[in-house]
Order: sequence, then C-alpha cells, then structure tokens
Amino acid sequence: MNSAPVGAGTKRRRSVLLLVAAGALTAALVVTGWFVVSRDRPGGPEGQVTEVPNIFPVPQHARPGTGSPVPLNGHVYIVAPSGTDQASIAAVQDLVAGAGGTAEAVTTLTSPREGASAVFLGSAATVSSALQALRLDSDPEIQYALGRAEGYALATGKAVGIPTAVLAGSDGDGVFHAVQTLRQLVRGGSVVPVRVADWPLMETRGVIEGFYGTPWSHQARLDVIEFAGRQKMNTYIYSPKDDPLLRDKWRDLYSDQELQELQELIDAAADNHIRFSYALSPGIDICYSRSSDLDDAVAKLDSLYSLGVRSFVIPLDDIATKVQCAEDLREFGSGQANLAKAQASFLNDVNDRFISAREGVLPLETVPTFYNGSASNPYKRELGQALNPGIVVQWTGEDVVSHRITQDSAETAGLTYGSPGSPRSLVIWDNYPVNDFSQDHLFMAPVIGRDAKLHESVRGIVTNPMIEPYLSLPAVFNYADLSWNGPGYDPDKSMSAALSLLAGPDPEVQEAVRAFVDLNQDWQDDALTPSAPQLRRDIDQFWEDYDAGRSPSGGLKARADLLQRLPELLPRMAEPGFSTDATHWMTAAAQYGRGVEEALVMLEAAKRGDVQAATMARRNVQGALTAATAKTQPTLELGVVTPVLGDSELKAFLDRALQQVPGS
Ligand code: LTM
Repeated sequence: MNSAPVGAGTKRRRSVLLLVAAGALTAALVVTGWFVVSRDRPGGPEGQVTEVPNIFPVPQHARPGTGSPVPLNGHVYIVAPSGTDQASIAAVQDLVAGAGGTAEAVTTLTSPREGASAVFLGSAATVSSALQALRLDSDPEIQYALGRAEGYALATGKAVGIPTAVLAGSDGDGVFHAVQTLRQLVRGGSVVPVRVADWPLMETRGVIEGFYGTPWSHQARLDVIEFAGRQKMNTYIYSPKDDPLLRDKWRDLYSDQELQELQELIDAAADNHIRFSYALSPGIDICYSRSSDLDDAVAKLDSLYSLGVRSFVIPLDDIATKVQCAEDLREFGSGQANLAKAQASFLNDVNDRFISAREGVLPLETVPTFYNGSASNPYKRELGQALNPGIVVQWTGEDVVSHRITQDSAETAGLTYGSPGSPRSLVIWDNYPVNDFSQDHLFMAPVIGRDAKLHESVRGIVTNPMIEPYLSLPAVFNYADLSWNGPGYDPDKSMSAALSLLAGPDPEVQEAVRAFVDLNQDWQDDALTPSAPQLRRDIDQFWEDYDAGRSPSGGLKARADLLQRLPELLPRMAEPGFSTDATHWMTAAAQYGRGVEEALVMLEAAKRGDVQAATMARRNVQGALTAATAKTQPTLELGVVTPVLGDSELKAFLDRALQQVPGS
C-alpha cells in the first residue's frame, strides 16, 4: 500500500444531526416512492441500466453508471491530493462513518488492500487518472461540467482494481458540491452506480437575512448556513433590518465580542462554501457627499474585510425617497433623479476606494431605493447611467412581494437599471417566504411563479426568509433547487423532498409534518397556493357524507387526531429547530384538532338525539376554538398575536358545525 495520511475534519453536532437526516431522506424517499428512473438513460458502454435516486438540486445530467455499487461500509480510502478542500474531505469521512465504514484519508493510492473501496476527491487535474481509469476523461458532458464555475462530475467504476467513486470539481466549490450529491447516492451502505455531470445555472444562490423583526439567533445562522451549503447554495447575506449596527448605528464599529461572533459566522460560511456577504445600510441618515460618511462606511466595511469577508452590499431600501441633508441638496439638488445621482456618486466612491482597492473582493451590490418594477422612472434612469456598470443591483421583481417573476420582466429591469446597450447585472431579492408583514402567518407552500429560465436574465436569486429560521428551511431548499437548475425545478417534488429531509425516517413524523405544512399553504390568496388543500378535501368529504346522511368516511377524524398529536410528533423531527419555531402554531393546530374531534362527536350525538352529549361536546368545541385563537405568538413590533393556520378552513368548519347544533 502506498498511502499518506492527510488531516481529518472535525465532526460537529450539526453534522451528526444532518448525517442522520441524510440517511433519513434516503429512507424516506424510498418509503414514499421517490426512487425514480434517471432523466438520462441508458448507462454506459456495458449497457447496464440501473436507477439513479432523485438528487436535489436536480443535476444537469445524471445517468445510471455501469458496474457495481461502491461500498462505503468497509475500508474506504479517501484519496485526496494535498490542497483538496478540507471541508469536502471531512464530509466524505462523515459519510463513510455514517455508512458504517472506516475511512482512511490518503493523498495517493497505488496498491490498496483487498476488499477496500476508494473515493477520489479533487480538482479535475488532480483526479484525472481516476477519471481515465473509468474511461470518462474525455466524456463531453463531464468535460463541459468541469469547465464551468462550481461544476463537478461524480462517477463510479473501478480504479486501482477496487470499486471507486470519483468526485472531480472544476474548483473547490465544485468538489464540495460533488460531496453533497454523493450524500444522496448512498443506498444500503454503498454508492449506487452513477455518472453525474453538473453545474449551477445561476451564479448567486442563497439566503438574505433581510427581514424586519427579531433577527435570527447566532445558532440559527450557523444552522441555516450549513443547510444552505448542503443544498449547493453559495451565498448568505447578513442584512437583518433590526440589527442596529447595520442601519440606525451604521457608523459604529463592532465590539470585540460582536466581532468574534461575526468571525464564527464567516468561518462557518467558508467551511460550507457559502460567501458571507455583509450588507451595510447607511441610508437612514447618510449625507452622500460628506467625506466623513464615506470614511465611516469604508472603515466599517474594512473591519469586516479584516475578518475575511469578500462580498459586500450597500442596501438603500426603505429610506427617504429624497435627498435629505443640506450638503447633498447643495451638491446634487432635490428630487428623485438627484437622489439617484447622490447615491451613485457615493456607491462609486465606495467601489473605487474599497472594493477595487482590496484584494479578492467580489463586485459591490446595492439595493436601490426604488427596488421593484421593471418600468423606468427618473430615479432608475439616472441610477442606471451614473452607477458604475460593475455594481450589481438587487431587485425584487415587479412588486415588493412579487407573486410572479418572469424572464421578460427581468430582462426589462436589467435595461432599466443599466444604460443603453449595457444591461445591469441583477440579483433577485425574492420576498418569499418572508413574513415580517404578516407575522401571524407561516408561508410554507413551495416556491411558485418564477420562470424556469430566469438564469438567462439574472445573475442569481436570494430568498428573504421568515422570522422563523427553521420553518424557512423548506423554502430555502426550494430556492436552492430553483437557482441551481430552474428547468429541472419541480415545486411539489422539491418541497416533498425538503420535508422528508427535515422530518427524518419515521413515517408518523413525516405525516405530521405534511399535515402541519398543509395548514400553512396560503400565500396572500395566491391562486397557486390554495389554503390547506388536504384539510379542505377532508372537510368537503365530511360535509358531503353528512348532507347525504351517510356515515363519515373517517378522513377528517384521522386528520383531527393527527393535528392533536403535532406537539408530540413534530419534536421528533430530524431537524429539532422546526418544532421549536412552530411551537405556537403547532399548539393552535392541536387545539383546532381537538375542536374538530369534538365537533364530530357533537354532530353524531345530535343525529342520534342525545342532547346531553351534544351539549357537552358543543361546550368543548367552543373551548377548543377559544384556545386555538388565543394570542400566543410574540412579535417584535406587534406584541403577542394569534397564530393563523389553515386560514379560514378550520374556523369555518367549527362555525358551521356549531350552527348545525344550536346551543340551548
Ligand atoms: O424588500 C426589500 C428590498 N426591503 C424590505 C425587506 O426588508 C422586507 O423584508 C420586505 C418584506 O416586508 N419588504 C421590503 O420592502
């Protein structure tokens, strides 16, 4: 054996949890019939056709491979030439441990022990001999993938005489993404035979913590960053509206303690191949022409640069729509076009003095004060012309909260925020599933209404999530899929896979999560997100039976039972944060479940003329309704609010049932 050890990665609590969850997803996908034939078939020259498990985000190409599965539950060499991304090596080590195998990390491998298998990991150049051994070094799809930023190839076969999986990346991100795909290809302790060639269609894919309300906790940020990395996102923008040091006190520098927390986030982001992007919002009281304000902004950004941040945003949303200070009025004049002139001048200065003057900083991004709509106005026209063409604009679609975002609209917006012949590079700041404007609601429907080919017209999409971080994970999963491969994105499949992953393998828990999510579908009366469709189906069936004098089919009773068990079942999810975030909605749902069950008892008792039983059940229905509609959910600005669920379905059912059996 000719092998040299390399450093092993550290395994953190979350990694263990998510490893369990990855296994859970596998089990859940099999249980729920999610195991389907690849889009691309058949396999290779030997013609062996197997099935490729579903992979999320859907890869550009995934075919069944030839040969046998690659066991990870025995001795596994992780062959990673020096310089290979440590986080990727550590993730494969975790995966091997999770499959029950023993990992040995080496830099080269020529004479492996019998019965072992190998995972080659590295850049296209460093694993080229393994790709050659699999006769894939000149495969056109793989060549193409390895020529794209963040692209990767993953293929199985035999190299150095043993079962082998090769994970080749066009860059370090690509290698990491290959590992995330590998994670989804393990069945019964082995990697299924596959050939994947994959790359992202959008350059920027991520999460912007950009809402009003209680900012996420430090731990939640760490967890979301890890989750986003696993779903092949690459961006987390730090922009909580209620963090004073970003807006009201934007000039103040961070304390040592705050810097330490930021450093942890920045490091976690790097480990997970996520760009930590820092968003400074000075628009509240900035004087664009004042040199000390420019100095303060640069000093603040520099303090983050020193921690390793290489991506910056200057959001200017939700501020006065006119120039404010006397110096600016003198320098630029009043009016919206002059506001754009003042902002462009400031942003160009930040760009020159900071972005271009530091090593390795990505293009500056901004959120204009008029950040939605594709139609031109004097502000946008001026901004388009005066703003350095290299500065990227974040745009929310036609509306602030856009129910549909079309490619046409994005194309037009690019021209509107750009100059003739030079469209602006846009990132969509997507205001879904954000609930700061409706803090009693959860928005848990799949992401809908975004054109599949938006990648042809924008640089990327970032999702603005809910105040509840863990309840936002299903949408984050959807956005990861949509931004990686829009044409391959199927909202329902993506959401179902997300829920399976977060729920874990227990079928009862899976069912409970789906029942809970069903109650939180309605997104501002959008026709594509009908309220509580499964509950409604059960209710409709119940009244149909009732009106026809038939005994009820049982669906509604079963759902009522399940809702009452949510507080017991949701905490058993693989992702524990979900039920913590959901506490008050879950409790209200359980009360509604009790109310529905009592209503069924009441209707049945009334039907058989048992007045006493009907009266008692009626009282219980009213008690449950009162409990279900109690104010229990604390908010930052609105005090304690009533968690809204299944919008009107549950209450409407109980009201109708009560009407059927009038009280004495
Ligand atoms: O959307 C933008 C650019 N700004 C704010 C967000 O901070 C806020 O979360 C959303 C939703 O309320 N609306 C905004 O205008």
